[in-house]
Amino acid sequence: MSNELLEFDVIAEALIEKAQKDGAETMWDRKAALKTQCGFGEAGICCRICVMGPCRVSPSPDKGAQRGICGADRDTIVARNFARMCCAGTSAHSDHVRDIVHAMYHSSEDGPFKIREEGKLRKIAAEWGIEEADTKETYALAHELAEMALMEFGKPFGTQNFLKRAPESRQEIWEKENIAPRAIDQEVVTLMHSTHMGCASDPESILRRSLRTSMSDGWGGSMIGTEFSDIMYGVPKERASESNLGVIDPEQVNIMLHGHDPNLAEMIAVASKNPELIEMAKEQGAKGINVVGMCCTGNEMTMRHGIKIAGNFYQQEMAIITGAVEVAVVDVQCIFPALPKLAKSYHTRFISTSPKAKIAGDMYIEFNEEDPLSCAEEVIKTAVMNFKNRDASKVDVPELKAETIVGYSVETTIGALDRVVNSQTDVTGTVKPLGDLVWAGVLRGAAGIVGCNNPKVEHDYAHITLMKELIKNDVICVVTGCAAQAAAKAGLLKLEAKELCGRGLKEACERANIPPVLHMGSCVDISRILHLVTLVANERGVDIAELPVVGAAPEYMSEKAVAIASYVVSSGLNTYLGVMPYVSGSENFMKLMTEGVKEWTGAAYVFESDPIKAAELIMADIEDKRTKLGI
Ligand code: CUV
Ligand code: SF4
Repeated sequence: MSNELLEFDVIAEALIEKAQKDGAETMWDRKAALKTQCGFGEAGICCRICVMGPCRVSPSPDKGAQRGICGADRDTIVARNFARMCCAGTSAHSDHVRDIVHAMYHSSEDGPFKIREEGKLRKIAAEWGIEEADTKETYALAHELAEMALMEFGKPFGTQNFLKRAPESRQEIWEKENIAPRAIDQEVVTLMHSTHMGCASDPESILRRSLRTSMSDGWGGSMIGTEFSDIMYGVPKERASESNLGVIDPEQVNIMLHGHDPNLAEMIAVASKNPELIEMAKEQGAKGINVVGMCCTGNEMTMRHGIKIAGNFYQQEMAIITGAVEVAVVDVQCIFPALPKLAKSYHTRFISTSPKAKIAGDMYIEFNEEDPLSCAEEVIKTAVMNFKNRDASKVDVPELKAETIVGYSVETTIGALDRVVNSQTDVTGTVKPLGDLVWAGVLRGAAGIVGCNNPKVEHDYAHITLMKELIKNDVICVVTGCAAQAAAKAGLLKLEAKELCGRGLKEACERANIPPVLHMGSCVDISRILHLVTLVANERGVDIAELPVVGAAPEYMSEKAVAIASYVVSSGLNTYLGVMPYVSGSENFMKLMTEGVKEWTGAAYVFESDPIKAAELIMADIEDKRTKLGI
């Protein structure tokens, strides 16, 4: 397995070399061209919130400018910059979720958006207090629930509905510390206001408000996104898939789906099965139509359809460099603006589809929720008709791909856990077996490992190293986002990976017939992790902060990840970040993040770039939690 990882790095090198030969530019060329990145920006002490600036203050209290023109000091400047990252991250997740809810609002028996999981629809509707949730007509109920969800973005009173899932102790903490999130849009707007020139300057207050805004993502937008996508597109189930660039098939028309919103991806999946379009592909000399996923849209599609994963964040350019991608179609988030230009070095057509993320440089076919299939069909036709334009001399698809098992929604995970109990005598359908395994010490604990790639660290190395260290120590890993795809490529999402585990985890994997690293989906699906952890806490009658569970984002880069870290800390889980956010310029703010916040939420941010050291810290953390629980 470790060989695969090594070979995989060889692929990266080979493709970067190919890019040079093809005259194509990659992120590494651009990183080199930037030379040294800005030290003030990196430390978070450059303020350009008003036009008297930009003001860059000194990181040192002993020399240089101590304050911006308005008098803001480094603590205020760092805090405000951090807060605005939380705002943007929360906005990205939640606004993409708003589109999912809109799709559900437009769902109908005979339209393209349907309700596939009526049981889940009724369950969530009842959870949210809709009357007669078990008897109302399906689509009437779906529309009512969608309208209620839209109110979660803008309701004038009250807090997020899903907070009630959490243990009471946690809900009390959120109330007491004033971090229970109200309407999502309100939380973002009010924090943007707070961080406007001449508003909040108290770093503690700004951090607290950042947590509350981020909470409206984790327990609001993201959780709605996960649950509603399941209702419309199906609850993910265990299924086999494959991952890495080798899933691109030179004999077929290849369509690379990249972005986040399942609405577009689902429609492309449907349209790609249209026999007329497949026939058209054959007429063009291809064997068929091959849809492959990249980043979170790839996660959504592999979880629900087994669509193969071409790669994670840092491979988006490499997929095009293979020369065998007919169309790269994208919606929102994590898409390099470099792609259209890169595509021009090959025959690839780049198509953006979202008015929120119109990307200049090639095609734009707008995705419209009222007529979603026409966009999807046009994308596929474009790909099919582009097949003949391929330059055979530029096609070079690396052969490597790994087998992968995906699909561990909360429901599916609980189903898998039932395999470890005696169905005649024990309760089934709950997280009790998981709690039992942890309490018995068979599993020492669990880690949610999530987030992106970042060229500041060797791609996938931190993800894989951390996961391997933890499973070796009997810590089960649940993964999402690009971390999940790193695990997939390294062969950690297959049953055989149990050989890399400690004795306890290995035994648990054998009994439940699961891999030691569980793919739980996309970034918004971190809400699945929150939900699972919450169920365990409730089942054991403890607070989330008492559980031997941690969060980690070893290679993150996005503002979304900053919001995620903040809601995970707010939920009571220590969160290990492998890349420094832009806060090192304020010792006081760093102290608040790594210590102060512990007093409010029972958890903190931990900064550690070395994954081996991070694993050691996590093990000590987990063992400490166990001791305190007396287990
Ligand atoms: Ni939403 S946010 S690079 S695709 S995990 Fe991947 Fe995940 Fe980060 Fe983006
Ligand atoms: Fe400078 Fe203050 Fe304006 Fe920031 S808000 S740019 S520190 S004057």
